[in-house]
Amino acid sequence: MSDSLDATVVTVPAEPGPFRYTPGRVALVIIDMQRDFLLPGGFGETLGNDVGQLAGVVPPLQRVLAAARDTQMTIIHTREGHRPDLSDLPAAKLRRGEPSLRIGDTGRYGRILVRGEYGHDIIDELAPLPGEVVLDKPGKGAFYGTDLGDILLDAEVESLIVTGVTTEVCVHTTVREANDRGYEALVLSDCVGSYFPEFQRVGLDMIAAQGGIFGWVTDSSSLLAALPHPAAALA
Ligand code: TIU
Repeated sequence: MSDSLDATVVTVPAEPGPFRYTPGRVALVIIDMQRDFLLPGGFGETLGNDVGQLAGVVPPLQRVLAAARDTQMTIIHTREGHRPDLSDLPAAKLRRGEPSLRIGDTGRYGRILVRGEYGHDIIDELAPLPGEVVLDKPGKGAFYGTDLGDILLDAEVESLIVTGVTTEVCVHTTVREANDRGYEALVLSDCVGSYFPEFQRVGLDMIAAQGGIFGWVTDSSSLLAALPHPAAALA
């Protein structure tokens, strides 16, 4: 690569080493920041989880989202959920565990993980703007059963900055899917959350171990400081 092209590359300090991306070839992916996972009484809580563990993700993710908008990144919001007739819900997923309410049952925020319901939608703090992709996915990974691959190809995206919940479930699955498809993914440690502190820690360690076996890890401050217009990004 020539010096002039090198100058356009953004370098973010990360584990296991610097993460480099070309502006215009990067997407911010925000995984499943839905009321059903974040609010008391949603799907996450019906699975027996402490949703308070996820609340800390929201403020840094708001800052990253604002910076991504400011720097014209492709922005992709995902939502896990199913058609109202549940025709895309595998029986094995419906049966899993012993939740107090199952997918499709009516909970505090409407039918759990059903598209079009209040609980299925993204929290107000991170509401998508017109022009941003909102990708409905039936599984844990954002590539499975969606056209994410085509969207990234059309937008000429090569690198992903991945955020959202939960770290060891939908974030991990998506980053592993992305890695197998040839994308380089940077996960922001304070912008991903788990119901389980030990899974948060080890989930992040697993990504960057073995020389970055399926991605890179940094935090939101390191990304914001490295962005082309940090003053605007931090405003
Ligand atoms: N339960 C849990 O940790 N996660 C999910 O069910 N979905 C996502 O991670 N989005």
